[in-house]
Amino acid sequence: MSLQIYIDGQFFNKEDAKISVFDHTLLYGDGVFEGIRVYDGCIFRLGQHLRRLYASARYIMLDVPLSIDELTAATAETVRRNAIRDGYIRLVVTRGAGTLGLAPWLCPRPSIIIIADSIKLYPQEDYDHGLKLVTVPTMRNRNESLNARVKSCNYLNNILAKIEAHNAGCKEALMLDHNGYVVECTGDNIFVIKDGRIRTPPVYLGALQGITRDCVIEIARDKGIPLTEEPFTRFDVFDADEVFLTGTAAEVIPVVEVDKRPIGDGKPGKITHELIAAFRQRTSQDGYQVYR
Ligand code: PXG
Repeated sequence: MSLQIYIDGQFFNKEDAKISVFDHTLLYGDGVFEGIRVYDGCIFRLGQHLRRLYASARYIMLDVPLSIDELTAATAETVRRNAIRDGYIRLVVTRGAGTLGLAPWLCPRPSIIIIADSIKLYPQEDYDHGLKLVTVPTMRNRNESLNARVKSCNYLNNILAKIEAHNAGCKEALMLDHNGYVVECTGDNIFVIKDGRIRTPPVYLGALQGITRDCVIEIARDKGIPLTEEPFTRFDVFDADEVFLTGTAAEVIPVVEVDKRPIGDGKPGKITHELIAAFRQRTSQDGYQVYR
C-alpha cells in the first residue's frame, strides 16, 4: 500500500498528496515544521515538539488550525495508518494559498501536512568513527533578523552552509555567529567537553533549541556531569577532549575532526559514548505511545 499522507484532516496516497503552487510555504518559505522520531511505536517527545511548533507559528503570526490535542491525535493516526514502529515524522504547517505577493493576511487557510515514513539513518561508521566538520563562511542568521528558535520552512541559511561543507568533503558544517562564536551545525546542536565539563552554545546566540539537546542536558544533569550553556569560540572546539552533535536525525553523534584538527586523540570519546547509551535508553521511555 502507498504511503498515507495527512493533509488537512484527510489521508491521501503519496502520489495524490498535493498542495497548491500558490501556497506561500512554496513561494516564500513562509511556514513552520517539525522533524520527529518514532521509536518502537512511541513518538519521541511529541509534546515538546508540538509546543515548539506552536511557538514557532506564534512568532510568525500563523494560526495552527488544530488544537494541540487534535494535532497529537492526527499525528498518532498518521503513524498508525502507515504502521510505522520506527521512523520519522515530518509535520508542516503552511501559510496556505494566497496571491503572488508577500502578504500572509491574504492566505486565508493554513494547511497541515503530516508525513510518517521510515528513516534513513546516518551510516553506522559515522557513529563508530565520528564525523568531520568544517567551519563555513555562511554565518548563522542573526536573531534580530530571524530568531533561530523559529523552526521555519526557510532553511536557506543552513542549506548554504551544508553546500559549503559538502564542497569541502564534510557531512556537517560548523556555523559561527557574526562575532565568531560557535553556534550550531546545519541540522544539529553542538557540544564540547574539556576536563570532564560539557559546554553547549546558549540558544540566544542563534541556535535552535533542539529537543535532543534538551534531552542530553537532562541526562548530563542526572549523571552529575557538569554542563553549562555559554558562548565559546573555535579555539575551544580545537582544544576540546571530545565534541559531539545532537539532533533528531543524528541522535547523539561523535565529532573527531574540525577544520583538519583532530579532536582529542581523534577517536570518539568516553563521555560521548556514555551519553549515546543513555540517550538510546531514553528514546524507548520518553514518548507518546501510538499502539495501545
Ligand atoms: N539545529 C538545527 C538548525 C536544526 O534544524 C537541530 C539543531 C536539532 O534539533 P532537534 O530538535 O532535532 O534535536 C535541528 C533539527 C530534516 C530535519 O529533515 C532537520 C532537523 C531535525 C529533523 C529533521 O532535515 N533539524
